[in-house]
Amino acid sequence: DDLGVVAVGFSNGQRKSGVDAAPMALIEAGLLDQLRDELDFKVTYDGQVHSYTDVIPKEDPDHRNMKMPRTVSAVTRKLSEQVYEHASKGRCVLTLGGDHSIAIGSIAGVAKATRERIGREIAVIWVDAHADINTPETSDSGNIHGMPVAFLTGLAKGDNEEMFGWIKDDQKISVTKLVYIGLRDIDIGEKKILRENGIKAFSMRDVDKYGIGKVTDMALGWIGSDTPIHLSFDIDSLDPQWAPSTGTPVRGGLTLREGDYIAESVAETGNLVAMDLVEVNPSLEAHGASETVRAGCSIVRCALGDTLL
Ligand code: DIR
Ligand code: MN
Ligand code: MN
Ligand code: MN
Repeated sequence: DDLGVVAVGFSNGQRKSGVDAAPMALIEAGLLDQLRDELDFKVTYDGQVHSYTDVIPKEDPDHRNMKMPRTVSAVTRKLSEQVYEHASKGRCVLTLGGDHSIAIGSIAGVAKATRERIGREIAVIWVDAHADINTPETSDSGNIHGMPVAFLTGLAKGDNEEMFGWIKDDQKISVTKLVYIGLRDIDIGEKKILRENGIKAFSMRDVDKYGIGKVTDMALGWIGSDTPIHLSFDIDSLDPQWAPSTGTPVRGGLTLREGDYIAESVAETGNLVAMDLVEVNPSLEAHGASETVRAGCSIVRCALGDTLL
């Protein structure tokens, strides 16, 4: 199987430095070697951690309450082109972040390539403690890593080419093909957006009530078999016990085994077309960094078909 890998050292979708070092940490932990040697992938990787400094503007004042809007827009636009290149050649695409704003680029690229290649809309499984569906207007923080789903679904509109207006309809996803797992820290404005748009979401309460097996079945059932899947995995979906080194940890999360289970189940469908692994920040909770990196590697291996037996 062919796998395209894009490493994105980007942290300006939020305000803590260090998340840009995650791709190198994951790769140094042996992730790509494992995918090649143990899972037999033909890996296409340019050997670089991209920070796309060439497209980053010198000045980037706040706009509509967004922090670094031109920077995030330009970087995700570049990333979308790179991911599109891989996906349009039929490769499964692994994007290593970086903060979760980078999913604007990875999903835009995969959505467009999948429409062109097989005439299908992708489904997105968003595994996260947070819904990341704030619009600039509902966001308290102004951090764009809390907004990617709003821009990708068209619930938030770009202003112009320089501020997310580059995202065209063929790069967007449908709210009906979006499903969340792991939610437990949702802003008030986000709850309203989820409710008003009938967006399918499984919170930690659902995991408590039904167990991870049933929740994963229901999530996959919602998007339907035979639908291409983009898995966007925020490491903060895991409990801080398993993944302490992340910018916005929230207690009461998934165990590592539950995270792996979701990833294994997506792999089992045979429909995975792309995945993101984001928000690993090795500089936070330094003693837990290697654990967090190992958890990230495990999730990726599981999603790409590693099995226990
Ligand atoms: C919060 C936190 N909802 C925000 N979001 C985070 O800033 O919009 N996403 N941490 O991962
Ligand atoms: Mn997130
Ligand atoms: Mn999160
Ligand atoms: Mn919050």
